[in-house]
Amino acid sequence: MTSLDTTWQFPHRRFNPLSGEWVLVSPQRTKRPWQGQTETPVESEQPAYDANCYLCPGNKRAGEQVNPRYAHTYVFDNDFPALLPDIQPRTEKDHPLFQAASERGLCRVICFSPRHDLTLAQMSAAGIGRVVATWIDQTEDIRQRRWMSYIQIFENKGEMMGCSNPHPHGQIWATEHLPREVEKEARTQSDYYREHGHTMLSAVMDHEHAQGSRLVYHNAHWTVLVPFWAVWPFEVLVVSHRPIQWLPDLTSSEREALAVAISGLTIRYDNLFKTSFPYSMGFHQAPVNQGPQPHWHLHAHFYPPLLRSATIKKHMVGYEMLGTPQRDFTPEAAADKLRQQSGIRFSEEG
Ligand code: H2U
Ligand code: ZN
Repeated sequence: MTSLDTTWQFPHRRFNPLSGEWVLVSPQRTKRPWQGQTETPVESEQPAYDANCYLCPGNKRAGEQVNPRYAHTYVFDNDFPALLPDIQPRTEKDHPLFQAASERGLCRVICFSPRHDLTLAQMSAAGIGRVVATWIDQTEDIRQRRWMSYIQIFENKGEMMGCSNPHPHGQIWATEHLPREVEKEARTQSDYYREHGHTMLSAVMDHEHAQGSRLVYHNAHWTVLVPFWAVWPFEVLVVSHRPIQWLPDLTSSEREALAVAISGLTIRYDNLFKTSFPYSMGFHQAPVNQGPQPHWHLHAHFYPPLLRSATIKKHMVGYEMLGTPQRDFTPEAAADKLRQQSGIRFSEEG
């Protein structure tokens, strides 16, 4: 049931139970002629250290700040933060059509390692394990502020995604209110849990393991799959097997397995178009300082823009901005392509 891979070669809608929204799938459209953008690939070799990089160890950042000679990961408060922790609360509700409210928060930058040239796909599992440990430490630190509601950990990778610096790094934006996507997932997951007594993503994973056509990678503690409702061409969901809520709840073997899963996924991504694969990724852990939330199931989303080569990306424009997001080839076809990739990065292969 719900394989839909070969038989549904006609336009159809698929439901995303996490966001509560529909997606349009048009599998018959993959043969249309293409006269759009074809950028030339930029497979730029990076040096291990770049004297002009504001993230490299020992270098100067904006505002006279100097990075320490860090050896593993390094976290600092963003010098150009989108959110501030110490603003006065203020709301404007006099007119229901013109409401506003102040938003407290903080923004941090996480350097994944001192190496300017190593993306997650090129780091060892042990190195990625230190990044996982840093995400956990940061969650523990930030949630101590009682006014915090959400800690959004993410990575914006590649120039195509608007990332300003090739030195591998991620960010944290934490806020006093729930961000929009999290608000949706809190509602859908809690409605599902109330009705069924188990998490939505446990049921999704059971089904996907039985069905198989959308699985990309799995180990003892994590499953990587292309969701049935994926919008981005090679979008994946990374789901913890145990329905836990927060990164700090991971056992040491789950932390190790997460690092291995991230390595396995990012290597396959790079191999797909023989390029450093751009994406936006981030963890959706439960809101903080709001008590137990057994309905929430820890997961990460990866949203890569590439469609057919190292340079041809999907644009979310036109109908998708005004109507509904749409994709051409099916999520099953995407999972199949990713599954076929080697677990060794192309640059390492002889
Ligand atoms: P992205 O390239 O992923 O957008 O992030 C880089 C971040 O680093 C960006 O948010 C910050 C920018 O504000 N930054 C500093 O905090 N200090 C600097 O000296 C330069 C950039
Ligand atoms: Zn650097």
